[in-house]
Amino acid sequence: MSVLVERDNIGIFGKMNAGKSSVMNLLTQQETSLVDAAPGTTADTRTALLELHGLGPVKLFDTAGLDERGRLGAKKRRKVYTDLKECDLALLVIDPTSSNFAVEKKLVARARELAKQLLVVCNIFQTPDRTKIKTVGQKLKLLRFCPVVTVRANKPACRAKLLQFILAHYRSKNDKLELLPFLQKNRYYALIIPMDVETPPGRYLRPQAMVEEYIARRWAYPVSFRLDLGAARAPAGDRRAILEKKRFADFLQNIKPRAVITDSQAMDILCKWCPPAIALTTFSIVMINYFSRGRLRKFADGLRVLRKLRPGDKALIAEACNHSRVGEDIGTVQIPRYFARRYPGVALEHNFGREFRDNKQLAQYKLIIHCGGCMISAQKLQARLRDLETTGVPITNYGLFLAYMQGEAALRRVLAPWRPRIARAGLRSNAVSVSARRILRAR
Ligand SMILES: Nc1nc2c(ncn2[C@@H]2O[C@H](COP(=O)(O)OP(=O)(O)OP(=O)(O)O)[C@@H](O)[C@H]2O)c(=O)[nH]1
Ligand code: SF4
Ligand SMILES: [Mg+2]
Repeated sequence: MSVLVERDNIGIFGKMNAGKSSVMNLLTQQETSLVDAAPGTTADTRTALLELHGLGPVKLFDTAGLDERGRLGAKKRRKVYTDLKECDLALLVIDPTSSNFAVEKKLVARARELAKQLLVVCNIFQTPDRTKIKTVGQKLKLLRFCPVVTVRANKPACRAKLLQFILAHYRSKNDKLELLPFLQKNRYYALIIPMDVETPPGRYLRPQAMVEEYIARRWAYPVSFRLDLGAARAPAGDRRAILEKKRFADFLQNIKPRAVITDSQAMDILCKWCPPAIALTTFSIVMINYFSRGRLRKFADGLRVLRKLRPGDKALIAEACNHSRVGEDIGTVQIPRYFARRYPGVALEHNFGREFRDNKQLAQYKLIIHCGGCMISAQKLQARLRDLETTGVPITNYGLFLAYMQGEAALRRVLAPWRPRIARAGLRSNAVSVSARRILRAR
């Protein structure tokens, strides 16, 4: 499967036994979720990837019931509301014979706050009772302007009706975003990949695989260079460093790349070895721009906080996956080393994996330093950004931070290829003050 598939997230929400899992199975046309008369059957969110005709690739979320009581019920609810943040479309499954819609009301209000699209699925268990369906709008006023469909979730014949309803009302806002907006056909692009003890055997890391596939799909030429970082960082005059530098210079001479995209941990070398006439950026920056839907500027702005950090402040290093952390790991070794030198006394904490700190916890940090985020969906990353906006905590990114540690010129350089895009977004340039066009035209 292509690593570049973008999906719309559709969440199925409602009370216990409303028929959420039945709706899930109706859409997937198989027993994806367990269906049972026992309330609370779905405990943790169940997801399914599928292609919906007319809509394209989607990810479905079958969630737990909103009305379960007790401690477990509260835990499930927290998870449901976290899922809602990631959804592009919320399907609210309602049993129209229900007399109390208090929990649905809360979900609708939250969905509105988050600007989520909402559609109502009235699940008919018995002979349709039209009077009851009509009264739903009166009992749950927030739903007055929300499109409603009636189905029998356990009847496969209802699938077409439900699908048509979704297609008729849902407008995907997931605009296609170019991974490398500066890419040109029939040009070479150099990918700098220093393989170390953290490199998994037999495959590229996701950012490398995504960039390579993207370049090839657009009729340009990706060429990888395995940089020996140990040799490159050997003391000046050391034979190993001289040979590695020459090997790199020969490589550039041979392929004459339009741009170099490097592992961000090699920025200390690349900012010196890569001639200024060649555009330079990092995988981490490519990823964060893509998964944040083009909000690179926000991450560049976050760097301004670094100057204001004081001993006793806290910063959070966030990685969206749980890869094995050995050797010169960026999050646990390299960034903390820079902090110890440049920002002594600032306490660093880590958030690894798909779950993120809640807003109360986030509020204690002066800055978040986030990896490229390639192992979570764009929707999940945007949910993180929304939480940070709510709490007023700035965020930057590994690639930008590691470039900045090499000086402002290195930072300007890695941002330069993105500048036209940032300018188009109507944002005033500050950190980003070198014209990418100038660099690219100079080639
Ligand atoms: N007659 C009838 N029964 C249905 C229909 N939809 C669901 N059911 C039944 O209602 C019960 C609950 O359905 P689920 O799909 O498991 O409901 P749920 O909302 O996922 O429930 P939880 O996971 O417990 O929150 C099951 O016994 C289903 O067979 C329907 O349209 N008609
Ligand atoms: S999620 Fe982050 S740390 Fe994990 S591979 Fe992607 S960019 Fe690297
Ligand atoms: Mg269920």
